[in-house]
Amino acid sequence: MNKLLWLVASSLTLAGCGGGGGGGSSGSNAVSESPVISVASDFETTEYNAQYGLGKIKASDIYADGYSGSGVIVGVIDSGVDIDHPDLVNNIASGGCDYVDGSSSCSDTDASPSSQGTFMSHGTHVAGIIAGMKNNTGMHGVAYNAKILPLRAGNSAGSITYTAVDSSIDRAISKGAKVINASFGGSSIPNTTAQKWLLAHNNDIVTVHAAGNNGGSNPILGAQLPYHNGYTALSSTLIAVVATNSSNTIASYSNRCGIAKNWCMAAPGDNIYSTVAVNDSNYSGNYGTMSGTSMADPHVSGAIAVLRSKWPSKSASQVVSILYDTATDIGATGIDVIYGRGLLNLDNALYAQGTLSISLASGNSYSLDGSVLHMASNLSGLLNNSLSMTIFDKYQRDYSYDLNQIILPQSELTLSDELSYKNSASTADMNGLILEVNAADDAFKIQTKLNNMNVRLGQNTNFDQLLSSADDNIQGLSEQYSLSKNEYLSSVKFAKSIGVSKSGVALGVSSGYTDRSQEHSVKGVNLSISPVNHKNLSLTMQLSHLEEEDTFLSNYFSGAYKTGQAKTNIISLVAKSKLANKVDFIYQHAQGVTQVDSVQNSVVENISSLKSQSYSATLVKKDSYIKDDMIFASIKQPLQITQGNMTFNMAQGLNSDDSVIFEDKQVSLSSKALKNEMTLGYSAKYTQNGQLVMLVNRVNKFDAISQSENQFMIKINQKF
Ligand SMILES: [Ca+2]
Ligand SMILES: [Ca+2]
Ligand SMILES: [Ca+2]
Repeated sequence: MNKLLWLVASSLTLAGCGGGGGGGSSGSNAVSESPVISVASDFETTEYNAQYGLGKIKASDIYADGYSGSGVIVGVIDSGVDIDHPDLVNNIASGGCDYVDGSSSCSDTDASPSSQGTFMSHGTHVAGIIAGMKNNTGMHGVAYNAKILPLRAGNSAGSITYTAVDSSIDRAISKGAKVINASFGGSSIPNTTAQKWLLAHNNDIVTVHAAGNNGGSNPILGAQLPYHNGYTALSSTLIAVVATNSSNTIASYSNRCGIAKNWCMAAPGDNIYSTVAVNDSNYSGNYGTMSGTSMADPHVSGAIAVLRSKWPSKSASQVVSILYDTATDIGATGIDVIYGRGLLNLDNALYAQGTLSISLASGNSYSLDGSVLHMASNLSGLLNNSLSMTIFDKYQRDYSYDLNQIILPQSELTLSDELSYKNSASTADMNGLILEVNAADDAFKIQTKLNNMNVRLGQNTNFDQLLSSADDNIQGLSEQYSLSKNEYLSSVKFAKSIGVSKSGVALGVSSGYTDRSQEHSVKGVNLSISPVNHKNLSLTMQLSHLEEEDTFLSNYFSGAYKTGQAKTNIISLVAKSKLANKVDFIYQHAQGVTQVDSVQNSVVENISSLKSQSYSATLVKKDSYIKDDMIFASIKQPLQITQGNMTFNMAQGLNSDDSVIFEDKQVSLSSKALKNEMTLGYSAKYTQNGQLVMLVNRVNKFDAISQSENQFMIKINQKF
């Protein structure tokens, strides 16, 4: 028989040692758990606050998430547990055993402490810290819905028998315990017992060992076992626990983590209030206060029970890693020889750790960070869908994520952006060769006549601008004020283009990019025919074809959402009619059909044929006050997808065997009439080189949040 002390501090010592403090919770990713019905403060009851350790390890958050150890059995190898204690009675598992009063084959199944002694209540106190009932009485345990398997291996005088410990470990394995609490130890361990701890490890059990109360720089042997040859495997499932006080500082009597720092952590152990044996004459009432690493240890055991109830498919070593990863770093920065991994933090353990990933049915995965829906304004219909998917952290724990969180609206050119661009260009006419240069953007346009055919070349221009002619009022308005431009063609930006026109027929080809950073290429071809070109009515029809490399209608989906080539056929009509002297009405309508290829290894399984359109109506009055001035009013519907949907094949939770559930989810991309824009303006050339522009612009949005934006602008352009 080995004579060992239970690891309860003999006297209450308020730690006076310095250091500690600092730290703060580690920067976990801000992905929250699935929506919770209750909030943490609901669980911070009088009963919760009666045991200050619960607050120190931030237990209330995981309770609010719905987990408190249900279904998990915790083996408590100790001096017995008062199994009839009113605050424990409902949380005692069947199958406990008394190896002190009974035989190794468990002839005595009542593991209650049988006689008075200094350590009569030790095991009952430990059991209360783990799984004291939540019943508005006294206090409650960290895992108040877990079950205690009481395994009595020591007596009330403080003697423990290692053969009883061995039988207890065997029994904990056979009864399905997921964690074993070992608030005992000494300077030697029989080889048979050390082998039993390995057996527990091989049976996917977390074993939690008190560091000891010698105030030393290393834990006692049981807690430092992984340090020794033949037992290194234990470092992934064996946790050594040092005791902190109510100031989160190491208790003076607590051994430090020392050589065990990599599998060691801190938990409150000083002055802990918990259940005591009802018949223990050392205490009046059913509760009492004890200090020691024996009391710190069950905080960690309870925490393991809660995590294993939340993620039952995770292995012992995974759950231990989660606790290590999410502990609050106290003391010296990082893993240190006093606090090891840091202070137990159950709240933090809830949060996703490491790189978050999106799983694909193909088995591939992408990082969440690299997977974004860069959305052009024409896709605003996507915002009307609410869709959540399951993403995974480094432990393959599942978290719910809303699709709207990965939609990133692309920055759009504002009206004032466009005006400032247009107005910084300078034009020169050299014997019929017209050169327009915008030095700021390294852009130029050349226009000339060859054999009665207009020829235009452009670099870094928008396709629609190349196709326009300077003497055309319609296109002039388009260029100057974006009022009736073809929005499909203007998506070809920073383009190299060539266009020829003769007798009302124009043909242009262009190669450019859909984005400002010139990463996503697009090619376009356009045929314009003007069958009617009278003084009072002109009609122009355009047939265009666009091919985008990895975007569709300028929408770029990256990473897990990537899409393939998109081909769009567009038909547009521009009608200009003279309503009265110097008053013109211009109507523009463009309609497109887009086919988007899907690619392998993408969450986007399919995109249906997409219909889109834009239109505008503009009224222009010229020469109202001075020659060549213009008053204009316009209403337009910017390019919008009006019909179509997208099918995502996305993760929707886990099966009980940890395999990912995939489901097809279809979302509508239609955003018909979600936005319109009204513009009222006046422009006048007050000198040959000077121009005044006044604009009032109003954008109405009718999506999830109805809102309007107003813009008022006065601009004076003076060329020298
Ligand atoms: Ca008994
Ligand atoms: Ca209680
Ligand atoms: Ca530290």
